[in-house]
Amino acid sequence: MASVAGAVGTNVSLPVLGQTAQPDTKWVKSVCRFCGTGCGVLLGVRDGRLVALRGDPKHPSTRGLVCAKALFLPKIVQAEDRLRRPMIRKNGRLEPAPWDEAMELIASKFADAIRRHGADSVAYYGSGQAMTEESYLANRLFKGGIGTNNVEGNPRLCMASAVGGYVTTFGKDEPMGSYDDIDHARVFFLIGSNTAECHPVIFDRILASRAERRDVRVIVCDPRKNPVVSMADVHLDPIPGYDLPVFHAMAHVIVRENKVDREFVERNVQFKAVKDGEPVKVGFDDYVKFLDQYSPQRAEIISGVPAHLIEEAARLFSFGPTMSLWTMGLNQRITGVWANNLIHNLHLLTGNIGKPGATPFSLTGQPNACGGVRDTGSLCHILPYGRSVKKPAHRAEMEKLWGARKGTIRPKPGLNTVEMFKALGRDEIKAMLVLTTNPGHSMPNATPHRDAMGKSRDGKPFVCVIDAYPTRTTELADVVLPAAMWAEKTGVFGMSERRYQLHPQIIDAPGEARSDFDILLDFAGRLEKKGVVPRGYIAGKFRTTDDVWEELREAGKGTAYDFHGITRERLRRERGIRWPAPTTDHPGTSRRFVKGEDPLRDNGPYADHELAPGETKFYAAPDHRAIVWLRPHKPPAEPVDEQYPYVLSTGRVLEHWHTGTMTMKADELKRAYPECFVEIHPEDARKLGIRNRSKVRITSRRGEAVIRARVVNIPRPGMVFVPMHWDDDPSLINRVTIDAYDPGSKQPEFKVCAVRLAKA
Ligand SMILES: Nc1nc2c(c(=O)[nH]1)N[C@H]1C(S)=C(S)[C@@H](COP(=O)(O)OP(=O)(O)OC[C@H]3O[C@@H](n4cnc5c(=O)[nH]c(N)nc54)[C@H](O)[C@@H]3O)O[C@H]1N2
Ligand SMILES: Nc1nc2c(c(=O)[nH]1)N[C@H]1C(S)=C(S)[C@@H](COP(=O)(O)OP(=O)(O)OC[C@H]3O[C@@H](n4cnc5c(=O)[nH]c(N)nc54)[C@H](O)[C@@H]3O)O[C@H]1N2
Ligand code: SF4
Ligand SMILES: [Mo]
Repeated sequence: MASVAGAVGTNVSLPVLGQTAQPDTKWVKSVCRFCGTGCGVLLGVRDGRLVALRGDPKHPSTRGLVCAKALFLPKIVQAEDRLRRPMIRKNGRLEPAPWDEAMELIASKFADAIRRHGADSVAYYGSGQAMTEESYLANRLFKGGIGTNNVEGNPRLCMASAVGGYVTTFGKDEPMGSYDDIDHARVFFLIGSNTAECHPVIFDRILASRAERRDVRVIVCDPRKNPVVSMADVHLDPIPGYDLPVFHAMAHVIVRENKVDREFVERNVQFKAVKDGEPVKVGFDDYVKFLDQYSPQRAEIISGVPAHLIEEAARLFSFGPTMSLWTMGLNQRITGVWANNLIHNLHLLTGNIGKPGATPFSLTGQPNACGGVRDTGSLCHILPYGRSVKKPAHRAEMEKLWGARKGTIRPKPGLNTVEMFKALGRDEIKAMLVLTTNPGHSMPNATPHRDAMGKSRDGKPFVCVIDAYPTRTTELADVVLPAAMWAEKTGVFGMSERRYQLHPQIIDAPGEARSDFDILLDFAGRLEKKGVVPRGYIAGKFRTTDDVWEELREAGKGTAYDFHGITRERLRRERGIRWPAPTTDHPGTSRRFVKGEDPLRDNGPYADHELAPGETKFYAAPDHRAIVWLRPHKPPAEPVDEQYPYVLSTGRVLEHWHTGTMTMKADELKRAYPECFVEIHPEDARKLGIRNRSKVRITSRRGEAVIRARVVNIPRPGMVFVPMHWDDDPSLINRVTIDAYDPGSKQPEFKVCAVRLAKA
């Protein structure tokens, strides 16, 4: 087994694909469809087929780099087993059917449910991999047309805690910094992020930045020695789920050693705690007293991280400029939002924010979780561009823009992802549309949620799945629709650094596959005809995704996301633009909240000319002050005990993408890891009599998996790690994981549950 960590340069792509660019190969610019790094790519097209891919050296932030997954995209997209025809389940089996029959069936099932059981009996489950226009259209249809807030998607499993962190600390979602900061940071703090394998091109930029300047230091906080640890100056390895005290202890040291940026704190920060369920203002002194509980020594007892390493990390952190980068190791926890708050706390205390290289930067998992789902408000509690379903003014604004009947948007949030699948299991959701995601594989505690979808076989709840390949979800569906993907359709992706980029249609979809956008338009039209959505609410308003983009620009206008200046024409011409960009002549924003950089800061509704250029004001936060939260340590939902003495953590490897439906199509990627594996520390393996490559039974309170051992000194003792990519039943690790979720963000705790291990 081998892993190729890191990125490969522009020129490597063609030899890897074994292709030479023929003189008649046309190169078209696009964007990689995998991770949230958002790499700019050039696609080689010949005779209507994709023949090669390479990094675009002209891309301003990814600079010609791409990683292994991207290189195989042409092969993946043009794989033999693409879905080509709609299928309807008849007598228990999926059988090909004409589009009209399939669409009519879906529309009548939805219309029926809405009429008989009300709007909240239907649901949409979407994705951070759908195009912005697609997520927006689905959101518009369900919330403003049908009148239900049951709109969710896989970003709930992924980014919800990061959203919660940004919103509670700064008042609005999305990072304020950008990849530009990588070139200026002197300290990198990587927390629960396997950047080398999951955001390889960002990792490569960090390596390049470090190579250029000798004084760069790296702190890693991760219970595994994943590949990023190889460049760490300090490695903090907490017991999974127990790192909050480590962040507090870092703050403790920062206060104790007078490393607080007093002036910054006095001007820009307030302190809050939660008492009796309500947030209350407290003073700096209260915060200092709170931190007394979290001395490095006490943190060592709780987290297992040596106190002297915490002290060293705190000193490095305050040295700055510091850029923190984190992903699922923080977010996928029942304390995900709090953990995010605590990283922000460290930046606020030391004034490591708003200056070049100083920023708390949440890395986004999927290519369009930011632009497509977070920004367009396509989750059950929010509305486009920072609006909330709970606020009457926000509902009214969206109803007006959408041309919806007054009062259609419900004031109560819909069901969050886990609750939505539970409601499906109880037959409370009668019809569900699943698009660009594979929940039959990716949901935590998958067995009951799979059963809920599979019950559709008895004709109970009705489930329609739109995908490009057969999956562990399509096998459960009543109707499967074949989707056009990526280079087969046009749309916008918005990646980690607020950059909106267009990817154009370049080739035709196989067989009868249609774009999700086209399918959604068709679906909406049929619901209108059946009288459960007002006539003309969507039908006739949009022909192409370009048309939807015009409405999106209006929806963002005047908000803290203002991208009115990002026209379709600019997107075609430029290599993506970072919002805010309120006017067509605005070049886009590298650092938000900073005077002289953020246009909303200078001229918009948030203008405030008291500040000197370069100064920060958190205009979206209450009283324009970011909040340092006093968040106590809380153990994971399922701590280990005598019966289940090991911690199971799950995640990813470089070569594969989530449920493997795409990356498993390339033999070259498959060969890197021919089968699933469970990492076990040598000490634990010895105790259990488990040898390298022997099969291990992993059992939790919910289910079991049988997976081959990889005995390596990578996870902490007491912890095992399984990647999520394999879909065969003995390896499907989500039968073992837990669906407990963060009470704030509703994001499940994929990263921690208790298991028993035995030789199989
Ligand atoms: N190759 C590849 N790249 C991808 C993806 C993919 O499927 N494959 N998916 C994309 C998506 S959607 C996402 S969300 C990202 C995920 O990107 P990452 O979050 O970087 O990847 P993971 O492997 O899920 O988890 C990262 C790390 O969290 C650590 N961790 C576990 N528990 C804890 C804890 O309690 N505290 C701390 N501090 N760390 C902990 C794990 O040890 C692991 O090394 O990757 C994106 N990029
Ligand atoms: N155990 C464990 N489970 C996890 C995680 C973990 O760390 N551990 N991480 C969670 C996270 S962060 C995430 S983001 C989720 C991801 O979970 P999923 O979203 O379920 O996983 P993907 O494999 O990305 O699913 C995308 C699906 O869309 C299909 N597809 C691709 N392009 C198109 C298109 O254009 N249109 C349509 N209709 N379909 C298309 C693909 O074939 C694939 O089936 O997994 C979550 N589950
Ligand atoms: S780093 Fe992410 S966006 Fe870039 S090429 Fe790799 S998978 Fe694609
Ligand atoms: Mo994700």
